[in-house]
Amino acid sequence: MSDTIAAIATPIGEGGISIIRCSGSGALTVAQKIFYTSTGNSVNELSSHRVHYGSIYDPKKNKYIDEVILTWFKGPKSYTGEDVIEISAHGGGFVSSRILGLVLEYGARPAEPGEFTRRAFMNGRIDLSQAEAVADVISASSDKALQAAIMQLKGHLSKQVNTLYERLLSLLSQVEAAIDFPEEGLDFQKREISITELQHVYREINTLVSSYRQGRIFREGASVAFIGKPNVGKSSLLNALLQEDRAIVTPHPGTTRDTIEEKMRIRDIHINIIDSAGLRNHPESVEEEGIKRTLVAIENADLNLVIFDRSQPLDNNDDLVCKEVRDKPILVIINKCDLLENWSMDTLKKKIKTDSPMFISVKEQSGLDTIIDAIYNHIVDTKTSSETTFISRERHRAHLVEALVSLEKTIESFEQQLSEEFIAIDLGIAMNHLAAILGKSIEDELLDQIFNAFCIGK
Ligand SMILES: Nc1nc2c(ncn2[C@@H]2O[C@H](COP(=O)(O)OP(=O)(O)OP(=O)(O)O)[C@@H](O)[C@H]2O)c(=O)[nH]1
Ligand SMILES: [Mg+2]
Repeated sequence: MSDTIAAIATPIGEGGISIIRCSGSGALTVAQKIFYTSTGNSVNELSSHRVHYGSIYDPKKNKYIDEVILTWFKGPKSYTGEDVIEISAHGGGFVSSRILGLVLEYGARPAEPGEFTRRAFMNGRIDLSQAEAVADVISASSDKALQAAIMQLKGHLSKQVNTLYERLLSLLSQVEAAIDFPEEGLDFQKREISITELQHVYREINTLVSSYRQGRIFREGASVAFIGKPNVGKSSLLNALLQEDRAIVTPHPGTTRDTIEEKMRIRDIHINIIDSAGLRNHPESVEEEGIKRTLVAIENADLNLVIFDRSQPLDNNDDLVCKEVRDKPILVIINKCDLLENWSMDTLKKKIKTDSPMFISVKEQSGLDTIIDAIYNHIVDTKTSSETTFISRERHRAHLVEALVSLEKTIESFEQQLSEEFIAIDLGIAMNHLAAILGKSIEDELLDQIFNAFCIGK
């Protein structure tokens, strides 16, 4: 039997109401000691899964504390799977800590961050990916992030991963049977069928892995870096999009020496925009450090806006820019279109692959809306429906990738007619990775890491 935990589940500070939550075998006893209904009944006469109007009293001091609503959930049908009481009190910091103090006095101990959800997981109410989704729902700051988290909380990802696990389990049981009854073996036809099934599972896992980029962008936002040689107007564009004078702009090349990061929002997606030091050959030493950071920004960006100055000759610094962004996700932007053009698009197209460059003038504020639309279309796959399952955590991606590696080995072993023992080992490893996503057989240390990121009271 686990001990009884309690916490204030609503944010600190003053508000309309504040909720004190208590879970564990002692929850009912706590309520019996401190809660009275308006008719004087104590909690054991109250029906479960109902809200009850009454008061909190401090029995030792014989003092009335607050008028409250108490919700009583008899386990296992509760958030944690244990007996739970939730006291909705007036939302003052003092009154709620007074009530929490009483709850603690009558047998509960303060809950650790995420401990309620951890118990829900431990008691099998939700699996680990759903527990992670609880944290994601809480921290969601856009519609897309919330939608993806809710889908995961409802168990869409769990169901999919579970089905894949079951399919591998059924293959494993055939392989195990072949080990136990070698005279029957896995005949040729069965091997063929197994390979086809493994390939199907492989493809489905692969699709989930590919959904990571989009899922992560929904959850965390996307990073968009402004890249170009000095003086093309990177900082000017940053300021224009933010509609504030954030970065220093001067007519002198080499003005921005460090990367500058700012947040903006395009529709329902968070964007981290990064202005960078202009790339150029033979920089002086301070600039050199800035350029190193620019290269890191290019590497990490979900999208690079590669900017060229239409009014100045294309030179070897532009060549350097083109070289550094090769094979990276890019949008090409031609700035300073208010000035006379110095080069033709054909010249640029020989240096960089671009189907639809955008022509803008930051000075005249023209073309900026097109950039915003293009960024959005590039980072959000508008074809995905609200029913698509995304993975959005690196932990899930890493396990799925490991599962793919083991499945590849399994398929190879099948194809090379290796003995069943080899096949069973790799298949088992792949299954363990799928199981780890759901939190089956997972180590305590990892659980600490996941649940400590929660707030207290959840
Ligand atoms: N005519 C014209 N000038 C512009 C435009 N955009 C920027 N400029 C000017 O170009 C100069 C350089 O702009 P910045 O935004 O500092 O350029 P940058 O790319 O950040 O330069 P570094 O930080 O040195 O790499 C400034 O004098 C801007 O006013 C434009 O669309 N048209
Ligand atoms: Mg700049």
